[in-house]
Amino acid sequence: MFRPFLLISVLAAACTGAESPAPPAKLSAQDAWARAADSGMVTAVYLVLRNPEAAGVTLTAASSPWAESVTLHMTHEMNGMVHMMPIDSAPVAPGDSVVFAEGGRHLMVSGLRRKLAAGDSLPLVLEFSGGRSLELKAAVRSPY
Ligand SMILES: [Cu+2]
Repeated sequence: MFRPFLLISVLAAACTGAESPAPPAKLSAQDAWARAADSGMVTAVYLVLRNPEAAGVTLTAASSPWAESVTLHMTHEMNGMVHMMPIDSAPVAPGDSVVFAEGGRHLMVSGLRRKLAAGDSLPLVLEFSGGRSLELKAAVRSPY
């Protein structure tokens, strides 16, 4: 009766150990995903910016070789209507993280040069204050 349970516990412990090395000490973008969309269309990218560094950084711009433009946006709800507004930047305080998620901050990707299907990886470059940049790939997911 106990043996299967024990085996699973040991495996789970082993997996956890393998997946959690020391947390990254540098600025990173995690859990990035993009909504599937057709070529020529607009889509949104969501992610979490984590800044474990001692100084704050500010996301100032983004781009993708697969799209004409990528801008920073914020979704607001006003009088029951949902609006999107461009934002200039997204500061990330030292030791803090900033979430880009549905209903809030997002990267607005316009003029897709190709179709984004579930399973694709959308390449992105994030630009930060001080001339830093971060390359990443957002996993394309179908919302349905
Ligand atoms: Cu938007």
